[in-house]
Amino acid sequence: MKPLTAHLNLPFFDGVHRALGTGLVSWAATQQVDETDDRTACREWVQRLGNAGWLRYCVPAEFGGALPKLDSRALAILRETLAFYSPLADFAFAMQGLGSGAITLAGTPEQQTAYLPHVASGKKIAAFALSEADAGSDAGAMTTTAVQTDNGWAINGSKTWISNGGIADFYVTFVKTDTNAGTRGITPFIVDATTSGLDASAQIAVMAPHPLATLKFENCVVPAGSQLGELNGGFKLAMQTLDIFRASVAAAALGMARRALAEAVSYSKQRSMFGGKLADFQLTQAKLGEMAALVDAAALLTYRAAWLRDEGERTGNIAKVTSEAAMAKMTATENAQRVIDMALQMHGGLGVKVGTKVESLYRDIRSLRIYEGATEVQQLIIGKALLRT
Ligand code: COS
Repeated sequence: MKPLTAHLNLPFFDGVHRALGTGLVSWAATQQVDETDDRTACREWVQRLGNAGWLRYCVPAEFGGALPKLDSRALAILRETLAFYSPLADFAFAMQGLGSGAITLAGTPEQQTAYLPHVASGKKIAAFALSEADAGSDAGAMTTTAVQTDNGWAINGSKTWISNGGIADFYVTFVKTDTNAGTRGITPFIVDATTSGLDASAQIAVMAPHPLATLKFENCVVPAGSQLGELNGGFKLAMQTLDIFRASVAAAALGMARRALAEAVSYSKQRSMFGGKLADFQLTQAKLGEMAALVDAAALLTYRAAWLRDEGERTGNIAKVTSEAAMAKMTATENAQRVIDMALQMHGGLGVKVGTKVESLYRDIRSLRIYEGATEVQQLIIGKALLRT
């Protein structure tokens, strides 16, 4: 199989990224985890990723991270490579970053010291709790509330589709602190999993390995010190966190698409058909050509979004990359679904046989077109931004 490092020579990347990509491929290619039980496997991946030092890319150097600041290109390389080998390993990695992203962006030094080093080592599992049953794409419509009490804040309500629900050590939970202010009335709190009044036991089974749960908050009192960022400033913080991680979802989709393409190339060369090999037919060559172009188009949009964000950080001129991240997420996830479907079709009956790599990829990719902003939300973000110019 072609090594996953050729694209690292593109000018988006520098020496740090090339070294990271090469080292990671060597490591990831040797890891075998039994993923029959996704919760056990996810814990195992967090532990391995932590022990090997890869989770250090989820937090800044000051708190045990590998690089001075969150680096979008490093996150992209990590997710793309991990997803190529194991989408669940990618998920375990990504959630440490997404779950702690708001602490990195807006936490007090005390909050950062209490959580980020443990996220980087894999000792604490992180989760990001934004969605509710009636507030998915319309995140501002959430109804879970926090009311100030003598002891801190009392949270009541429910969150759902929460990745790492039930296995996380803490949940960065976005709630309404002013119910009359729409998106300007939301504040996140760091809720430790052991907090009384939080029930994370309602697991949700989905089509591909991915620990998910619904969280119930019943008079769940958190201390005042668990408030993250400014009171009522949480919606923007959630969007800023998603600006970073949406481009990394694109990278994960890219890794899965690259894997499907690699499987298709390899299978077409060895599958005998009509006195030749599957690869001898122009129909096969045309499909492979289309798949490769879809992969490269996704790659360029993904690396552009990551590079733009890193450049903004480097120059101190944090340009908004919301549209570019949205384009990358939308294109890479949609293209990956098409590439994986074509690869599956090329495998014939084997493509739908449980245990074949393209069969699991077909299930793995589907949720990426929905979570962290569905394709339709990304279209909306890009369209709205165009109309503002
Ligand atoms: N960075 C900083 N601020 C942002 C922002 C961003 N990327 N995106 C929006 N904002 C700000 C806006 O500037 C606006 O600020 P003001 O109140 O000062 O005007 C505020 O946030 C509200 O923005 P907007 O009016 O665009 O909000 P909408 O309610 O229309 O929602 C979408 C916009 C649909 C884009 C948003 O709700 C969204 O991203 N939904 C998907 C949520 C999601 O990804 N869920 C999955 C959770 S993780 S699995």
